[in-house]
Parts: sequence; C-alpha cells; structure tokens
Amino acid sequence: MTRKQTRLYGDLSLLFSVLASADVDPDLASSRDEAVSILEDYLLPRIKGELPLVIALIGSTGAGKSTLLNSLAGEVVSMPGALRPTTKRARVWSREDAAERLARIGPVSVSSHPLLEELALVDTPDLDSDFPEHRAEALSVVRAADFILFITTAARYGDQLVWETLESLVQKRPLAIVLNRVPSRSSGARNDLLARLRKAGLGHLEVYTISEQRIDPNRKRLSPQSVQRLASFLRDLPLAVRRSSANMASDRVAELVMPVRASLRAALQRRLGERSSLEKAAVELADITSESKVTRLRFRRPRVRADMVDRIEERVREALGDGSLSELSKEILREATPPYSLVAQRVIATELALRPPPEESFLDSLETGWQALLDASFD
Ligand SMILES: Nc1nc2c(ncn2[C@@H]2O[C@H](COP(=O)(O)OP(=O)(O)OP(=O)(O)O)[C@@H](O)[C@H]2O)c(=O)[nH]1
Ligand SMILES: [Mg+2]
Repeated sequence: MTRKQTRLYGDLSLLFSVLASADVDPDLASSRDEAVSILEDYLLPRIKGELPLVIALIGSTGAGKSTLLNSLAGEVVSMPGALRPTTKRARVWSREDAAERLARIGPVSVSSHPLLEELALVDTPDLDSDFPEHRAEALSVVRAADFILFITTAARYGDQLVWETLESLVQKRPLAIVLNRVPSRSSGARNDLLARLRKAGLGHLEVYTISEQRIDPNRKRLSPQSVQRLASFLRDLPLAVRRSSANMASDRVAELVMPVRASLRAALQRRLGERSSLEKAAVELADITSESKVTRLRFRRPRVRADMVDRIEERVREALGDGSLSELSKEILREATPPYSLVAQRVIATELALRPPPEESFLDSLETGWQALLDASFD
C-alpha cells in the first residue's frame, strides 16, 4: 500500500468500527448495516490489495444464472436445476491466489481459466422466490462486487420486479444486462427491451442476447459459441470500471452515513448536556440537603421528610429534561431515610452511571472517517 492508501485504510477502518459499535436509532439501523457491509466487504479489502474484478450474476429464479456461469467456465461450477429456486448460496469462481480473500462471499471453485486472470464471477441465489433470504444473500454479493451482470429472460423481462431491481442496482454498481433464452432473432424481444430501457433512462446499458437452445442434461451448459461475445465483453472490461464501482460504493456509504452521523452527533450532545445538568443539580442538592442540626431536627417530622424527597426528585427530573427518572432512583427515593444529603448523592450517582460519558474519541473517529470518505477518490 502507498502512504495515501495506508492512511485511507486506517481512516475508513475507524469509520467502520465506530459505525459497527454505535447504538443507532432503530429506523437508521438498516442504513448503518448497509454502510458497514460495503466498508467491510468492498472498500476496505480493495484498498488493502489488488483483487480481481468481482462480477455478480444477479436475477430471478430460473433466469439461467448458474447455467450461464457454467457455460462461461466450460465446467459445472454451480449446479443448475429444474426446481425453483435452485441456488441457495453464492458460489465464487476464481483463480487460486484470490480464492482465500473471496471466500467471505461464498464457497470458491478455483480454476486457471484465462477469463479469471483479471476477473472472478459469482453465481447468486434468486431475487424473487419465496425465500427472502435468497434475495438478501444476492444483495450482499452486490455489496462485495465491482460489476453486475443482470440476467433476465425473453419470458420475464417485462416483470415489474425486473425494472424495480434494475433501477436500484444501477445506482449501486456498473451493470450490463443479459437477455437470456430468446426464442429467435425475429422475436423482437431484444428491440423491445432496448426501447424500454431508453424510456426508463437506462439506454446506456449494454445488452447481451443469448438464444434459447437445447441443453444437454449431462453437460448442463450452453454451447461455447453462444457465450463467446459475453466472455470477450467481460475480459475487456476496462479498468475504469473498477474506479467507477469504487467511487459508486463510497458515494453510497456517504449517503447512508450522513443521517446516521447526524443522529449520533445529536445523541452525544444530548448525553453531554444531561451529564452537565446532573452535575449542576448535584451541587445544588448538596446545599439543599446539607444536614445542619436544625434541619436534622426538622426532618424528623414526616411531612418535612416527604418535602425533602419531593425536592430531590423534582430537581433531578428537571436536570434530566425529559423527566425520565430511572426505576432505581425511584426506589431509592421511596425508601429514603435521613441523612438526605446521602439520598441525593445516591440518586445523582445512579443517574450519572446510567448515562456513561461519551468517549470523545468516538466523535473524533467518526469525523476522521467521514472526512476521509468525502475526500477519497479511487483511481
Ligand atoms: N432449454 C433451455 N433451458 C435452459 C436454458 N438456460 C437455462 N435453462 C434451464 O432452466 C433451468 C434453470 O436454470 P438455472 O441455471 O438453474 O437458473 P438460475 O437462474 O440459476 O435459477 P436459481 O438458481 O433458482 O436462481 C435449468 O433447468 C436449466 O437447464 C436455455 O437456454 N435453454
Ligand atoms: Mg442458480
């Protein structure tokens, strides 16, 4: 790693650990989780060292993803099947020296196929069967990938899910489409798909058409000629793709982290504010409850006792802003006996203990990582 990369790696690791350990609002948890996963599975591994360009095969069940991977590989890497869905886990096809680092995506089949000099391909489970965990697994592969091959078929390219998914995926990574199982050149499916893509503002996407063919049940793959053009496209994917996927990934992390950062900063400020008003209340209560001989005499009377407990409670509630006295403090107050200075001290100590001081380093790390993310340019 160059010095610049080492520094970026360090700063983004900080951002990763702060985000991973932070207590965030439930409505921000999914943004936080996605950001953590892109940092961990995509950005950090790529800054650390060269990885092949990871290509994810994504699409509906039965679109022919596994068959296509086997056809590109010239061997059975991922078992296709007539049952829907078939693939349950991501399956990586990679050269041997990258296998260990790609194993976190899924089981790896290694090969010395020439296509793998610069690439690794990943077959994924479907997006649309009634196994939601399949879709989650496919989307987690997207987070770890540089490029998406979106596979659809002549029979299914009009599905709503295809368009919804395409629109969301093009924001995440560079992408090309494979229109699979086209019955004949004259079917018009390719032209129709191209027209719809233009209408959806996606006219820039490459579309590879593969015609429907008989599949030998023993070989489980298409003829080598039918995937030749796709194979050369993949082999020639320019290095610029790597740069744009890294920039897209870091933009996405920034977009996800922005509201999380705002909420964490606000929470930490709130926590600091609560602590300082509790400390102020402690000083005032020390005055109010100081046990002079006179007060000790007066507090023997039950009415005065109740007054004193009320005053402690009232002052602590006021310091807490939202008035949410802890159950523990309420119990201490219920059972309070003189000396009341001690009661006040215990209540304040209890509330302070429930609001541990924010570590300054936490905010600092968040800011350092955030700045590094905004300044990062991957080239
Ligand atoms: N006749 C014919 N069958 C195909 C073609 N492509 C795929 N199939 C068959 O369609 C079925 C589904 O193919 P798969 O490759 O398993 O599809 P998949 O996208 O991996 O499906 P999931 O793993 O469920 O997501 C298998 O039985 C394949 O043999 C094709 O071009 N022609
Ligand atoms: Mg499959």
